[in-house]
Amino acid sequence: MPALKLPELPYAYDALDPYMSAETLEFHHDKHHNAYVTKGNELLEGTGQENASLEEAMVWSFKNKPGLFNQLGQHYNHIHFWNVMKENGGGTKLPSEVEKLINDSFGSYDGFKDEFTKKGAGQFGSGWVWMALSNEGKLEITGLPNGENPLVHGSTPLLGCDVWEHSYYIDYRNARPKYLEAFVDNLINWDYVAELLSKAK
Ligand code: MN3
Repeated sequence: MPALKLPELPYAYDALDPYMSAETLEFHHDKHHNAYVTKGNELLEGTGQENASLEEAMVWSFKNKPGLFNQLGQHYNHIHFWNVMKENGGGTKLPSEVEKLINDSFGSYDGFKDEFTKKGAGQFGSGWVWMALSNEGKLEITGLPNGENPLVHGSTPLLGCDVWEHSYYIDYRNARPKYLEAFVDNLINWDYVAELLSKAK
């Protein structure tokens, strides 16, 4: 695989304000994500993963090289995270195919929101909360530690929220539930979720 590269944010640093400030995005993207890229490139050397895709190398490293997985997993997760947010995002008007699957899987939008925010708030320590498409075609919400994501557990990630403190501490201090509520209500790019869902089918 070509060297890992830090992607540009798909919006201005202040685009998500006040729900996620420019200061948070500057630290989170320019410092934290960049560090995963730098360290990941160091650790990739000599692993024989030169021709693998990011996804393939990540899944390989999960089983074989945990130190490398931490970096590749976080690189993959953060690329997802930047894209799954947008200005004036969130809310209850979902693309119809996503809405239907959410209703089938959680009973209602409120059922989705309740489970997603509770599992995100309840994830002990650093990690992510994910909504993923299982092999049975159902949506599942899981809290996962550190850099883990549904792909390494065999399902397709559709919506992930970073619950490491660096993602919310500047804007929300220790109030992780408030951050998760703002993420769901104001930041989710549901069109991107719909795009991932259509690719998965
Ligand atoms: Mn992060």
